Amino acid sequence: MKISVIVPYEGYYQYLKDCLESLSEQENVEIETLLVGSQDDQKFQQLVDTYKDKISLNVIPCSIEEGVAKKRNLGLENATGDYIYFIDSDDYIMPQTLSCLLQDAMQKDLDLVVGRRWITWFKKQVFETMGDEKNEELNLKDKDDDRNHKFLEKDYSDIDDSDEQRRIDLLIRAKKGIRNISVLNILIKRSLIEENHLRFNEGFIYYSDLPFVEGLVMYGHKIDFNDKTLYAKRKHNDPINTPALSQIKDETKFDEFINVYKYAISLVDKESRIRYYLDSKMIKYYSNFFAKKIRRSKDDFWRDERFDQMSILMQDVRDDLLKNMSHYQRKMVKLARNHDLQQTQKVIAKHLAKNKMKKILKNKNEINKYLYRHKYINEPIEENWIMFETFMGKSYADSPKYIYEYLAKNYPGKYKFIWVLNDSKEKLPYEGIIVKRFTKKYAYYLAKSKYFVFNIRQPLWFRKREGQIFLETWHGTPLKRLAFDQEEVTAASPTYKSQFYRQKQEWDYLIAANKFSSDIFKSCFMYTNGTMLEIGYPRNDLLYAPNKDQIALDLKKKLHIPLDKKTILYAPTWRDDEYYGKGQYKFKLKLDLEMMKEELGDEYVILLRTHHYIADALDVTGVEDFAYNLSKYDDITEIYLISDICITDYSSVFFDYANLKRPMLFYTYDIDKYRDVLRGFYIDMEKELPGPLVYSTKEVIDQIKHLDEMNQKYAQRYEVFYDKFCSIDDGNASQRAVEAVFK
Ligand code: C2G
Repeated sequence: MKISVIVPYEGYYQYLKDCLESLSEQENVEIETLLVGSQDDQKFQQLVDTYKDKISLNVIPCSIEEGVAKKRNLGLENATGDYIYFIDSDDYIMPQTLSCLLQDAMQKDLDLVVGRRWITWFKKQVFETMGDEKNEELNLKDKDDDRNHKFLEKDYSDIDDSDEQRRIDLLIRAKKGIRNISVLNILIKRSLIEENHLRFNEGFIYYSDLPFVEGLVMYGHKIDFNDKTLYAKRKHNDPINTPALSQIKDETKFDEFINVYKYAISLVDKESRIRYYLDSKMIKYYSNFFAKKIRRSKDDFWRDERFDQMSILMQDVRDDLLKNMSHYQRKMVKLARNHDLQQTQKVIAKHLAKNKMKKILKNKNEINKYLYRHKYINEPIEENWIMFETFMGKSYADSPKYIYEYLAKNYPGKYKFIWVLNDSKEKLPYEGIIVKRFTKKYAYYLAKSKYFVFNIRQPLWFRKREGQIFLETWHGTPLKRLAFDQEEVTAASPTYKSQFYRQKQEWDYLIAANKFSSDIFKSCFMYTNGTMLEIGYPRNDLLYAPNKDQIALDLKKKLHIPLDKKTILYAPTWRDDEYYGKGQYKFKLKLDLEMMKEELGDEYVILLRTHHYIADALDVTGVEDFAYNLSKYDDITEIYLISDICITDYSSVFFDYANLKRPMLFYTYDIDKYRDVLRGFYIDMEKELPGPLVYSTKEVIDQIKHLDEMNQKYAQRYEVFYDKFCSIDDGNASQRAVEAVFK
């Protein structure tokens, strides 16, 4: 038995590679692949050559600009298999997907087998290399499925015809909303399609799946599901430059959707269950989505003409399903039927206000946001207020700390300082107000301060007022690719890039520690709107302090670190694919502390320092007299001062530490994955770093035991590195920042 896999190609080469690779990994099935659409370039040709034999790939000529309906139809015309399977060229499937579907289809002689889809923005390689997180990623989607089933029970509780039920289930399972019904991850007997002359309607661009799937449901009687078969529906994570069809914002989408719906209901009786289902989904669409549009829109076309169309559609929805709808939905249908726009708008406004109120009452932060938007933002800006935030209020550190201290020392009484600190263990060294992030006070100061000095991005709901000045210090010279330079952003949703784009527009100033950074920031943040301050890092001023030895000694005493031992700092970064949840990352220590203590303990102690994203606490049981966990200590710059050697990995830590010209090692046990799968780098670590890359505890120990040799070997590279990344730093960067911004 052969499966014809139809792949319409829309021109995003990097996604296609994952897709074809996943087809080549299908186990125990015979397939032919019909790739519809081609590109006239070398990369595309290379890809075709690579997979030609592996997946018996045929390219069917068709302009890339043609719609997906036409491409799929061309695929159908050329298919010779016993079964048809559609996959989009930007998606991928798991290795057992096709064999499981086929096995079911053959064993039970089914017309259709429906697999499971989940929406993800992870590229294939990332997903595959994940550990337990893989299940979390999939489990999240399970919840959606549950909700769909509940909805199904509610709407169809009186139906016991299981065959009919299953077919409708197929449509529902296809996805939550009516607009997302899809033909993906369904194995279809080709004879079902051919005998019933099923084709995609080429007049539709966005929603041609709906009537096609409807045809499958009407004619395909033997249907089953297989939950083990996974299909990754990939969101594109740069919706600004390379949107997927579902991410395109096009006003005409709505009109097409209405036409598709009309076409779909014209294919079935009004009494049929399919019609019942389509209508109920349409009412939900009308009351939950469309309603918002007509309320907010100042555009007459949305408000009047499209309301007219909806009004006509609502006349015709089945009356018997209204009893299953909510009070609000029933009311909306009634008003639409009466063509009462004014009253409809009132009802929507009330409904939305009620929902908003519920949200506000449930979550304190929402109240604060509300106050920010509706109250505080109307009050005058205070000319001498400056707000500081580092790492989401987790620490008093980084460049904002040094800029604050410079201002407080040199301009006493001139400014009022507001620090965002969630856990204010100690008092600020100079006068200042401490507020917790996202509290009422936070919202208040966010609206009224004149200046902001932040080292990460501002909250999404912040709207810079005219007259406010935002200084973004950022938090490191970039090694890892950032934002728009990342082809795929593993650790953030597809909205990340569009949000970033909006946020960076509000940055009046951006600090770059060196020319290398300022060049990169221009591209990775698309930062061309504000002023780049290429002035060195204020946070590194301390590394040039004349009394830095005394500061180091005092700190060692304060932290109870033995004064007679030398210190090794281990400060690794976080991994995009190892997480518990948003901003909560895992970290497993890969250094054998016992071995290190054994080998180096007479001369050294080790200071451990995890990134602020890391939620796991390090365990130093048994080596307490050798390993000191400083992960909670606010300012890593102070820690640099007390460290004789630094071990790090892909963290920007090394760019700063190099200011001290002390020895560095790079413990890069997972470099291939980090560089090639997760992030990509801006520099060649092997060639440019001022110290060796090591891959095991043994190698770490060995290098430290032969420190002089290591220093000698890397001396020249260190100089070049220092010149490139540290030469602006001289202890006066805070002053330069202050003079540029606080004129
Ligand atoms: N940091 C720290 N402890 C660590 C790692 C990092 O205190 N174990 C601090 C350092 O000041 C470092 C900063 O957090 O410079 C940023 O950390 P990175 O590891 O570089 O990672 P990330 O937060 O992803 O920022 O342009 C820089 C990039 O944005 C990287």
